[in-house]
Amino acid sequence: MSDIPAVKSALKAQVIETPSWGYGNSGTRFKVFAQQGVPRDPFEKLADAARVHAATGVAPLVSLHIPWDTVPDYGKLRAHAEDLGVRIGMINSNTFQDDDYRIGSVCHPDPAVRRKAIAHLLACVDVMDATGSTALKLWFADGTNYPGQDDITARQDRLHEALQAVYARLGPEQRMVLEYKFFEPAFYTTDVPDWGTSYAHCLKLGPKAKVVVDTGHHAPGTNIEFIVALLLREGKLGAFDFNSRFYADDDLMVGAADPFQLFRILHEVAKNGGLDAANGVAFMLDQCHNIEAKIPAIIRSVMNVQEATAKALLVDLDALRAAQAAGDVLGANAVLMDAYNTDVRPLLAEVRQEMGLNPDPLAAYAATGHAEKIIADRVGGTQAGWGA
Ligand SMILES: [Mn+2]
Repeated sequence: MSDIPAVKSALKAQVIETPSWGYGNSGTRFKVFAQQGVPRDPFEKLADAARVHAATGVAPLVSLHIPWDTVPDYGKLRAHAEDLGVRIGMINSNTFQDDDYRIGSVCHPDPAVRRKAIAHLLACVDVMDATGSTALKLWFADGTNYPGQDDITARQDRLHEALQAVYARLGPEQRMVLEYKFFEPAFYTTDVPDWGTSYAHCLKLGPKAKVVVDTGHHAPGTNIEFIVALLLREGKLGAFDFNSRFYADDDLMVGAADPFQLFRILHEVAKNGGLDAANGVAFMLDQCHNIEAKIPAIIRSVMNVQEATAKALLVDLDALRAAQAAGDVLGANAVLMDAYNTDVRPLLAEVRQEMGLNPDPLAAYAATGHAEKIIADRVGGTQAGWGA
């Protein structure tokens, strides 16, 4: 039997970080559809993120992306966040939107381009200093499109050199997390294509470097929960970028495409101590809401993570271990499926009521009138989006 009060306190303590870019306009390479009321600057993105936190009670951190969220005074941005009841989370670097990076950034064959990319990464650590952020998130679009285009191992050497320079710059309370993605925008080789490559680099760097698992960055059929279990065992799981994929890197709402996979991932997280704050695993959303309303979509995503977490916490571990030890294949599987098939919505409604929240976060948000207010207020100016 599960200890319901313990399950409830774990759910109340969970922190889900939302991405500033999730509030801005986004789309595909075919079309970015603008939506009315979308934030025009990082201050307005934080205002929207604060609404997600107000409705759910578990989303106090907002991840920034530099340069999309560049402001002249980061102290002011930090104060604005704190006034709204949220804090600045991870800082995401961007070495993929400059013409100089056509054939790479930190892995580029030209040392001048590599220096430029490293300078940007170091500037991101300055932003961390100014905002109180404790983690730098690195994803590199680096790779090659054609066999023979560049030397695979030389590019790994260049990558290591860059990562080392950034690692050396981190303060005692700061850390860096390295994200992998198996392809795109490069189509032949990618310099950090998988968890093993990220893990190997992080291991060399030291304890302040850990791996980011973006759930959309795997080939179809990859067993992501195995990767999660292994990284937790090695103390190298730094963060999640949660989203859903049907085909490639779709960036759809987490838990939408495959809620069972999300449950299996969170079962490994819960079972292996990943929910303990001391472990420092960041639970971030990395999504784009191209056709749906953004703030409700992010609230829904937070709820999806909570539901999968609740089910994972309901797994009867004693019964599971007994069945596993007895070699009871069907019994062990049944324990897991019992938890997955539990309707946890009433439990989460209770959790929210105990936190002083409306049991229905989407209804709570709708009742604030924020959606109508931003459409009326945010007129003129340039809407935030990719590259803005
Ligand atoms: Mn990501």
